[in-house]
Amino acid sequence: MLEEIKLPYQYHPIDIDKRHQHSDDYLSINPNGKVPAIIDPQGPKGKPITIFESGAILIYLAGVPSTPSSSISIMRSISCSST
Ligand SMILES: N[C@@H](CCC(=O)N[C@@H](CS)C(=O)NCC(=O)O)C(=O)O
Repeated sequence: MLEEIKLPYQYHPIDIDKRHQHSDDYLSINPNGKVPAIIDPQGPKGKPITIFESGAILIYLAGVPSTPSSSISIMRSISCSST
């Protein structure tokens, strides 16, 4: 989705076969120990925010000010992921 809406991002691979999703570092990002998760360093009021759960990530991305024209694409993905 980040590619589709052309938001720049840095990818941090999590090897679930090696259980990296249960490392202390990753659990501090997503306490559920699941991927995906994102950190927006420029979140609300310019402060970093961490978001996990695919649907929550998509809803958050739909509200990012620089991507209003892509909101319908994001909403389509949310709808698709919830069926
Ligand atoms: N409800 C979560 C599910 C995420 C999920 O199940 N991710 C899998 C990979 S597709 C995972 O992290 N599995 C590793 C584990 O359960 O330890 C979401 O929508 O983000």
